[in-house]
Amino acid sequence: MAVDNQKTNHKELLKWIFDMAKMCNPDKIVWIDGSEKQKEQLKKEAIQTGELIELNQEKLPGCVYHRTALNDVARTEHLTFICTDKKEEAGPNNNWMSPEEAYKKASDIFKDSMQGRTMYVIPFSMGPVESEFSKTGIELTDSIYVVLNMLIMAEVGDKVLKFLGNDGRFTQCLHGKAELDINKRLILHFPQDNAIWSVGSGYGGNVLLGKKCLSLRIASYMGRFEGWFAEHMLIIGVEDSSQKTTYIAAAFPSACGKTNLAMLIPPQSLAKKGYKIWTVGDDIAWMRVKEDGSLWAINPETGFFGVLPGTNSKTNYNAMQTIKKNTIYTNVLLKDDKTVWWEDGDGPVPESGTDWTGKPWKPGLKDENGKIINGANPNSRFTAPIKQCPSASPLIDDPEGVPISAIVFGGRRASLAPLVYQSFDWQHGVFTGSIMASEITAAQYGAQGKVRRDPMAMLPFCGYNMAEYFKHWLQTGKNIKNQPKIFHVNWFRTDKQGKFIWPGFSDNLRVLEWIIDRCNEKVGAVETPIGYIPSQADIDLDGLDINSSDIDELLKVNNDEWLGETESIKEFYSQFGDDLPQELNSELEKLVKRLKDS
Ligand code: GTP
Ligand code: SPV
Ligand code: MN
Repeated sequence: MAVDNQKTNHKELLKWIFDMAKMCNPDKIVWIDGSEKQKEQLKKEAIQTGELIELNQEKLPGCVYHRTALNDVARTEHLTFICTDKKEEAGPNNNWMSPEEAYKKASDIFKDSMQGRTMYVIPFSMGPVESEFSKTGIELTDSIYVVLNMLIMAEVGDKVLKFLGNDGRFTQCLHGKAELDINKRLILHFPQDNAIWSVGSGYGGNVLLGKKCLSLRIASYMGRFEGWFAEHMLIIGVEDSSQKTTYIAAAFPSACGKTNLAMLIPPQSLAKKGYKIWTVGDDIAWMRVKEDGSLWAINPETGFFGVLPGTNSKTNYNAMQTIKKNTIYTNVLLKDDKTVWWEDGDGPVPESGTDWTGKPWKPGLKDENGKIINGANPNSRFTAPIKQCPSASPLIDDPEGVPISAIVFGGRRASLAPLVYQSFDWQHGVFTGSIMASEITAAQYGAQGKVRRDPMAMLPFCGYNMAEYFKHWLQTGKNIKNQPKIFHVNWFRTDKQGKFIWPGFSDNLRVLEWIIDRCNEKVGAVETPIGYIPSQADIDLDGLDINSSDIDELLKVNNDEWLGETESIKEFYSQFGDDLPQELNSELEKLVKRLKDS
């Protein structure tokens, strides 16, 4: 198979493409140039083959619909591996395979898997092209769906190749659908080779290799050696009435509210005070310390790959505006008029349609066990350009990024974790991030609802031993003169009936206001064994229909429950053995003492 060498003189790149094509054996190779014309052609082709369905172009201009295979609807963490020379480098937090075994196993699946198909070459940049902070990747894929998603999620095409020149560094990203068989699916990362191989899947996080694979797993590995952070964090700017914008980076596990928080609309009482929200990113933050001694962040993505169920004009108006055009809808309900719907979306429940599996659907339809059949998969998603978001920050393209004043960690916990608390200092903040826990959601394959520890929301995404990752956090903190303050939030505490106590969504700004005021030393706090919490009077509850005993409940720190938690933290820490930084053990001991003493 000849590789078109008119495109680039990058010998290493051409040789790699040649080698991969030799293995996968596609009928042809097509370079993605980033043009509208090529994008439209590919879309047409995918509509003809049925890979995509064209949606109602009057109501949803530029939008298409895609269904994945039935067993390919979320990231498969058990099939995701870090392939380093030594197992210890991957740590107890990762599945590990030796590079030799991994390349061999995947080669067997890739072999001739692109026969009768086209291999697309996608040059992409995470972060603005030519920014010192960006990383270049080349993804090879046999999926037009992947190409069209990448065109939204990253800077793609000739401009990236030009920037790469004859010898620029790039991450090798190979993706193939193969048979879309879960038993022949592998998501492999080779941080020491700067390479990713993904085979047997067609679902988002498994196949849009610039996203979780490069921008978190590979990038976290790079950041450790290069002195920066690659994090599973949204970035939001909160502008106040004096036109000062405070930037916050927040890490919540998958499907725990990043996209929603990143583009929230202030509730009336806070809008009146002059607050405005600017969205910088909803999933990934790359952060580094600059000469001014502050921590600066960019969002390396140019699009959102967001959860649809639960998204409506009330919960997330900005998202609903963003996805009106040029959007790829995956695994939602297809209505008879070729528009789309999902559970807890806008408008009345449609009387009929075709569900995400392709079967006729009606409300109330039940399966053989009497369970209601959803129209949309719980992890159905939209892919849309950030620039279409009404709250998109004017700084989304700024290669320097934005300065971060607060870091917020958070999980989905029905009990224990209060609505918000602030850590005592950076080291205690790293401890707070390291003990995060959250209920498993539909964003990953596995037991839903079970609480698991997910430090910094990075458990599935840290490309190396997490004990070393904690050290990197502790160490890098020492280089930050203007350290961001570190907080923890929980929007998901429930009452005895299992209902969320906190209204969430827009009203989360009430909590962010306290956080920002703490950063600016404008408000006090109450000291508890786990950190500082607000007094009820310091959270603006104007216009909220919630009684003060509920707020008490939300802010409660139960020492006995927390002592139980420290046992589980000890157990979690023990898997890291002597690698765990002693600072964290000492924070744990201090927490136990404070809980017993107060
Ligand atoms: P990933 O894209 O998987 O990383 O998820 P995410 O963290 O961006 O989560 P997202 O904002 O998409 O929210 C996931 C689900 O949580 C959606 O169904 C939301 O409606 C719901 N959700 C988000 N914020 C809140 C909140 O403040 N309160 C409650 N109760 N639900 C929320
Ligand atoms: C997540 O699961 O955290 C996501 C979606 O943001 S995916 O791209 O599939 O990882
Ligand atoms: Mn995510």
